[in-house]
Amino acid sequence: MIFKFAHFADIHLGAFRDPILRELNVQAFEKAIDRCVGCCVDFIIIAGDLFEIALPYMAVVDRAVRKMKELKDLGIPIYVVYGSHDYSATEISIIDILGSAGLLKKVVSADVTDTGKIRLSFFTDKKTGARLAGMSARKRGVERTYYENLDCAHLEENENNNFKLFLFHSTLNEMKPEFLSMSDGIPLSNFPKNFNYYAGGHVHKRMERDFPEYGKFVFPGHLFGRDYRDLENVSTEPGGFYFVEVDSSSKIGMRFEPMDLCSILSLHYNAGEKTSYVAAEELKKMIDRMEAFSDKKPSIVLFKVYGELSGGKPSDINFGELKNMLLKKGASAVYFNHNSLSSRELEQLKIKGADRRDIEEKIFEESLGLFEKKAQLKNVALSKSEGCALSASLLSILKAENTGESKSDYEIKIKRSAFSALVIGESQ
Ligand SMILES: [Mn+2]
Repeated sequence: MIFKFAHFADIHLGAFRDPILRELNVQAFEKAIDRCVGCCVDFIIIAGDLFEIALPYMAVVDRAVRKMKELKDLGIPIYVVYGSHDYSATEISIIDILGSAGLLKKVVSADVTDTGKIRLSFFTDKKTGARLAGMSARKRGVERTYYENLDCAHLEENENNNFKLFLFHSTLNEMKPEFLSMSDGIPLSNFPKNFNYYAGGHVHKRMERDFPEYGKFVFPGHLFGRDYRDLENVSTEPGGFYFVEVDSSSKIGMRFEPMDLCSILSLHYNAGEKTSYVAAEELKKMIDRMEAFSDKKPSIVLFKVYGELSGGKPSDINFGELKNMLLKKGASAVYFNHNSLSSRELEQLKIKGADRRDIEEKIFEESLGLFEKKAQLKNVALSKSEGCALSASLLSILKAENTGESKSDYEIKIKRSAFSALVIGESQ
């Protein structure tokens, strides 16, 4: 072996509303970096989506920065490209700030040639002589046009026979998993040939494949996961990253390093053709019968409740209570998914009014009656007119259209405005 590197992608620091899941995600990153240090890697590649959003929670950034500083002090560089999540068209991304601070190096440097082609430059890793070039992602695969106009000839030459790495964050059409079959990726023919290693990201599934004339394409998948679907996959196939060893003839040896920080239990319950009362009782019994969780590793419970209730509404089922029952049994985090739980009963408020505002006000007045009891319990004194005014201002905030921001940044902006209208702090 002449050198060794680690290949990460799709870490999504800051993902998850649940504080325990968010913490586990950050811990996965910290522990993975510790393992890289323990294995004496020469450099680390992060092929996009290091962060969940372009401007993540500062507490999460702080943790990541501390870890990256350790690497910097040890002289282990991190090379990155933007992912679809940590890129922002309107704001400076945290990746740019960390780049300015010298904690990581973005290996994308593009010029436009006289003929309108995109010419990428190589970066050379000082210690190993490995040459790196990369292409960042944009939202919704907009980078496709960049690939179509890529000056490949310039990237394909390799006079000095150095080890060459291409970093990218896109779906490769030739390696598209089933769950992405509807989305457009980049065809192999748009990639430059003659690289030793194509370090991919974006696809949250571990895959590796050799292509003649090109080289080895590798997607490590997500490290810990960023949502329910990822965690559900982790229950059968753990997330992680790759250690890659390169010998003097540029031959590659690879080892996948799984991150087994927690155990994941995936449960399903079909509430179809049952009343909400029966479903709630059966769910309670189901949880009652379960054995307590061991405290060796954090246990995450993923609970999918689905089907069409024959009577009652999904909101009749007290998921908060069910979650508490599981937490009492020692579960560390509980994630209920009831997106596909529906009810045959439809509740409608019948309102007639002169115009939109009139109708809105009447709906608010009527709906406020439903919340009065809750408001009394929580000691919130709000008169009917105050309640209507607050509802109207919330509605106007929630109606604000996205003016070109990313979905996540837009959500944050809306949430902040909504919380300030409600005069409460954001809890997570
Ligand atoms: Mn991702």
